[in-house]
Amino acid sequence: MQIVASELHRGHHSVELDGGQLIESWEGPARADLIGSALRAAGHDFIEAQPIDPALLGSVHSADYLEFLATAWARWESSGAKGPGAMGFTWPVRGSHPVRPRDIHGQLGFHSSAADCAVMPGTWTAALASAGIAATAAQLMTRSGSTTYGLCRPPGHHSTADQFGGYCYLNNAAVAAQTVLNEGASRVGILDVDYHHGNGTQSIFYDRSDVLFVSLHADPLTSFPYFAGNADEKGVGRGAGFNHNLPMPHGTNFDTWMDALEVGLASVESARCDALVISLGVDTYEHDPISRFTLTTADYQPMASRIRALGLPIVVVQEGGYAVEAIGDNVVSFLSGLSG
Ligand code: OKP
Ligand code: ZN
Repeated sequence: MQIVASELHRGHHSVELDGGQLIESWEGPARADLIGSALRAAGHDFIEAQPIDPALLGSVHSADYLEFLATAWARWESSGAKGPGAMGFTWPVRGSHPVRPRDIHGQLGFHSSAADCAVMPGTWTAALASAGIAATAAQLMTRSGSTTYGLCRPPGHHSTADQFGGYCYLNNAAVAAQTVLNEGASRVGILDVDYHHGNGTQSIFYDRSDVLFVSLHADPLTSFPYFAGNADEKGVGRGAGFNHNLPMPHGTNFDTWMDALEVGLASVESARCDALVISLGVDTYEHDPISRFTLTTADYQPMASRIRALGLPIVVVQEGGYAVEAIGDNVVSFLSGLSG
């Protein structure tokens, strides 16, 4: 299987607000390095990502947001702020209709949904490279007809058109889906198997029928991102019926998870998708330090085999997974199930 990767992720390691303290984020460079070495050991071929096309990025994210992300670190520094990362401290109030503020501190609140990550000096470069990985992997898949994997870091599925949060800055899965559409597909399915609901991906495509979003995740009543991911969120307008959430409780095991997968795959089949983007989070793993499902390393192989049986061309983009000691084995297990 073709693996698309980049070294440029390494300049990004955010701080995050955790238990009221700023800590070095769970989402760090070791994650991608360990996945990369496990994939090399398993004999996969690596391809360097192409730079992302700005027009493609602009079809997924707002121009204001992209300009903000590109300049936030420099503006933060020149504002005299002393913190290790650029973070907001106030967010739009429920029910308000905020005008975009002009200064960096107001814009940090306007353009973020969570205080679990910040804009660091290397964030923009890393996020651009990650989105470039997704686009390259998607293009390679459409042109070769075979499955590809994008070793994306930072992850993307919590990023909306104009907000970062949940360790995500640019929405890699959305970039991959849009790439497949641009290459000629009529409808693309996104299957998000990360432990956390892909609220950013959902919101980007919520009113569109050319992208079906199906997500299996921890119930937002008790898990991040809290404010999206409920079963009654089904899309609006032309997108009505093209958003399918399957929330599950803490402690969910593989059998229950696979039952939900059957329901989700039935949606993919009835929507007649031409291709599938998988948002692969391996934070459903039993020993994940920030998640509460109980899947094992061995479970990822039959999970992927079942998805492969749909017979669709697949591009995988990496999302979460924080048990670094097992992250490589978990991804290798999943990809072995996709290869048959
Ligand atoms: C990103 B992905 C508090 C924890 C906040 C939320 C989880 C982000 C997960 N410090 N982190 O979906 O794996
Ligand atoms: Zn996650």
